[in-house]
Amino acid sequence: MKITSARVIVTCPGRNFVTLKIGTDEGVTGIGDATLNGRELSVASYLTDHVIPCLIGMDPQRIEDIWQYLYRGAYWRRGPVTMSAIAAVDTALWDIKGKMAGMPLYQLLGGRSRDRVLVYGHANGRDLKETVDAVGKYIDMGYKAIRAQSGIPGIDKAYGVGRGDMHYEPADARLPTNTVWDTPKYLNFTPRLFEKLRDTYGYERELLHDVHHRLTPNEAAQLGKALEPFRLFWMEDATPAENQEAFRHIRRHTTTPLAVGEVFNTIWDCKQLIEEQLIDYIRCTVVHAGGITHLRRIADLAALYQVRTGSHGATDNSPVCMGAALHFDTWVPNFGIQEYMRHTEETDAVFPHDYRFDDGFLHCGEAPGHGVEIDEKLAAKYPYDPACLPVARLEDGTLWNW
Ligand code: EZ4
Ligand code: CO
Repeated sequence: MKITSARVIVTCPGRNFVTLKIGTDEGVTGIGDATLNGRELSVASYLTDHVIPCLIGMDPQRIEDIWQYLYRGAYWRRGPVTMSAIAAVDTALWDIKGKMAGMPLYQLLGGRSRDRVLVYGHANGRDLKETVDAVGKYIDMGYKAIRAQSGIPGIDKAYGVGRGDMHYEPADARLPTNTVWDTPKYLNFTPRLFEKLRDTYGYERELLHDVHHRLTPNEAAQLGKALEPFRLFWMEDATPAENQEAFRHIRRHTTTPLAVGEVFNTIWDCKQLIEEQLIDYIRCTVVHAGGITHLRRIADLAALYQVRTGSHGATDNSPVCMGAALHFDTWVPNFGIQEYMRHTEETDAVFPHDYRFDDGFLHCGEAPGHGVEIDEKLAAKYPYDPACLPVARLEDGTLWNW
């Protein structure tokens, strides 16, 4: 069997997505997500200019060997661009293998470990009251786990606050939008938000919160301690994790569960965090962490230390990534939770899929492969529209972590 074609499709049905489509001499095709928010065309070029010429003529059944070829063979290892490109190839090849076998992807991985996949949705508002109301709406929709983010008094454009009824979408302008960050205001406000949420809705649902890399290790320890009475499912990205050791300090001072990893792209980014049991949930997902083949290695390492998965599932991960991730979640023994931000109707129409939401859980489908297709005619109607993620600065102008 041979790969006879591979093409990159860039489309913007409400937001930008990059998809790799691989064709074979047996007529079976597969697709993989290659979207890197705000840096889309770099992955498109990496694939078109550097990867696709190597793929033509290769045997698509040799998923592991092709992964190793693209990882070791580039000489330049790791990084979000490289690993998203490898992920796209890997996802498309698993899709092809599933279709050849006539089996859904979770069967190829080892079969079901669970009946359905617990997801968390995103509730946000411009202030405390709006956020409390938004959490109520998610409870009404059936969600068992809800991430709460709120505008903060005195902070202009806080992370996680949507505009109107739109789905939260941070990549909002051709050049990065400026936002302001103020740690004391955030630390004063956030425990009050969760106190109010627990007073209003009780302790039955899981609540989550994303700090989005804004705190120092000691500030993160303080916040984790202050949030303990409100029993969060997790506190996410409390401090930037390039320095994995930084989590020792946070861990020593709080029992609030910690989640990290949406910006990681290989097992090396999380090795120490996992081996020293500094986190509870690892957030890598298919598209940014080298595909199913590599994500499985990360999850297996994590399982040794009782670290569970909590894959990134923002809207910038396309339905192709979500479909593949749901098969992964259905199989992976040390599953924790899956993030789920609904895509717009336009996006769902471009990427027909058989996963579905029901009563707070997602179900992957039974179609062979990962169960997601791309409607190329429809995709062609939505040309690429460059959009960047914002930057954050302190009130004195210092550049901070967005
Ligand atoms: O900011 O996916 O947990 N979710 C997040 C996301 C990220 C975006 C960046 O592209 O932190 O909202
Ligand atoms: Co996050």
